[in-house]
Amino acid sequence: MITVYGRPDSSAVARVMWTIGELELAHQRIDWGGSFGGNDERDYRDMCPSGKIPAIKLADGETLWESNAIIRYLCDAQGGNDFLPNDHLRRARIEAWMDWSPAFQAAVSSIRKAYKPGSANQSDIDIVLKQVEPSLLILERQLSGQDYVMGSAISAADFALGVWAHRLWRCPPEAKPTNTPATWAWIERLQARPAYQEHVMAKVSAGPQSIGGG
Ligand SMILES: N[C@@H](CCC(=O)N[C@@H](CS)C(=O)NCC(=O)O)C(=O)O
Repeated sequence: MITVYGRPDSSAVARVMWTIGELELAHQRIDWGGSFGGNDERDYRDMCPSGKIPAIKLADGETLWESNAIIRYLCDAQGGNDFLPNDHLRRARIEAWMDWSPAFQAAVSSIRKAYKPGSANQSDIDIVLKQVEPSLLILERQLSGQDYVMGSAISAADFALGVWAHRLWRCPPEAKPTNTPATWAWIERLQARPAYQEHVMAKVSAGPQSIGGG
C-alpha cells in the first residue's frame, strides 16, 4: 500500500495519482498541503525537504518526494510496462519530455493568469497567447501524427504533461490557443482514460479563476 500525501486538486499530486491509477497500485491518499497544512511538520520535512506536495510513503516506510521522481520510481518498481522502458535511449527521450514539462506548465499558467473571469480583456489574453506560443508549439509539433507524446503508447511523458494539459483544456474559448489541433486531439485521448478521469478531471477545484487549481 502506497500512501500519498497531498491535496487532490494539486497538479503535482494529480500526476502521481494518475500514474498510480494507470498502474492499478493499492494506495491511500492523505489530504496534505494547502488549507490542510502539514507542510512544515518536522516529520513531513524529513520525507519531503522542500515542504511541497506530494510525498509518498511505501509499505516498508521508505519515502520519496518530487512528483516526476515519484512517477519514475512507480513505473520502474511496478515493472513490465512501457510507461518508462528499460531501453536506455527510449527512456532518456521520455525523461527529456518529463524534464521539459515545467516549461509547458509555465505557459499554461501564464494563460490562466491573463484570464480574469467576468472582465477578460481579449487583447491581454492575445498578448500572452503570443508569448507562450513557442512553448505550446514545441509540444504540438511532437504530438503531430502520433497519439501520445512518445508515439502510439502512453508513457511517463504523458503523465508529466497531461495534468497541465487538462488545465489548458479548461480555459475558456477566448483563452484557448487555436493553432494546436494535435494537442487538443491528444487531450481528448487522455480524457477517455478512466484513471485520468478519476485522478485529473474529477479533482480540479474551482480555484480563484474558476478554471482549476494549481
Ligand atoms: N516540483 C515539485 C513541485 C511541487 C509543488 O509546487 N507543489 C505545490 C502544489 S502543486 C505545493 O506544494 N504547494 C503548496 C501547498 O499546496 O501546500 C513537484 O513536482 O513535486
